[in-house]
Amino acid sequence: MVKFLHTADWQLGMTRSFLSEEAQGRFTQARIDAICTMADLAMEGGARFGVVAGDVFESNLLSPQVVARSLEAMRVSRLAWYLLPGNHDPLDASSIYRQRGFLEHKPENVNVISDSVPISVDPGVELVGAPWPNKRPLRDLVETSLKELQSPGETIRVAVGHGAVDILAPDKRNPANICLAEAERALEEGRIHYLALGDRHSSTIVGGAGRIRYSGAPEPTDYDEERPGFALLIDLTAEKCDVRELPLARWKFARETFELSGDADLPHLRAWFDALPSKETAIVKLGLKGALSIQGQVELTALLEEQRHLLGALEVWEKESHLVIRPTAADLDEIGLTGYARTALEDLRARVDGGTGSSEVVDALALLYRLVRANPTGTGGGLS
Ligand SMILES: [Mn+2]
Repeated sequence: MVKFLHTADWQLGMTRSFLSEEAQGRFTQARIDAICTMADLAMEGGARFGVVAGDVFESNLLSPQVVARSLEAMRVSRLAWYLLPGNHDPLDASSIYRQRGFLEHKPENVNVISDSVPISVDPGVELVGAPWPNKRPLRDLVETSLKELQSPGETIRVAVGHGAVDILAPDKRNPANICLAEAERALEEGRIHYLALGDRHSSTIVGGAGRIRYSGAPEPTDYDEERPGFALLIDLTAEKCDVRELPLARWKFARETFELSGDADLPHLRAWFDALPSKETAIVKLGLKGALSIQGQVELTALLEEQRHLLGALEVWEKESHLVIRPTAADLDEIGLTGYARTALEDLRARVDGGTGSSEVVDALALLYRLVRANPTGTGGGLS
């Protein structure tokens, strides 16, 4: 029997274009903090070691600070770590694992899986890894690492790989796809007892009666991930494989579309924002459709500005956004025009309502509205 931690895709040092400098710093730190959090939970649960199934680092070109802090977190965690080079951090000539910044800071409890020779990690337990030698391998590295192996007898053997399993791969012709049938065969023949995979950021059972899994990334990285934010505590024997998902994620991605049929719907949008927990670690992408008055648009702009200050990031979902501004009589009253100017504005508004008004007309009206609101020098705002 052995208990161990299965994690992957830390991608330490990852940057996201939509984060401000301040948010990026916290995002980076959260990924580093997850190392100690998961190690504590795993050791409380009896784990003897941790495998990181590839993409430990975002790339082979990282700031010395990210490398040093990551290794320091691993050192402080006290868990024995086995790091597998993946497609982001392959073991090529410029590999991060060969750089001085890594080698000089690497603590005793950190090990790099640099070939497929079985590694004895604990009495009666060994690892077999399939490290990426470069960014574009031309074969199934997992199959290659397992095919020469004999059954390990009484020893429990854990295989560690990275990449897309063929049945889930977007590109079926990629020669590096991991053949699931071959991995299943290795399990059935008792050559391995578990295959720890990385690359997919969602916690996913692939096959092998729960013995072939992706742990997913400890923190989410994008909107379309189904189940990110976990590491797996594996309790393994030849007869059974119990898995516990350890929840880790502090950041969250949320994507939402709102249909605003008028200004009266704005409170729904505010209520949605108000219900978001831990806004400072929420990354939101918003699609807005429908129609608002000029006043509604001003309120919306203020609401979004306020939320932008609170959130980790706020993005516009361009392809889901189509918001029309329809000036109302109340908007024109607010602008407070009289006489000839009022007649001209009424005419412009009618053209907008009739669908023949250009966006320039609406922009001009909205600008006028904001100017008057910003300089309320009495009714009419001095414009007539
Ligand atoms: Mn990957």
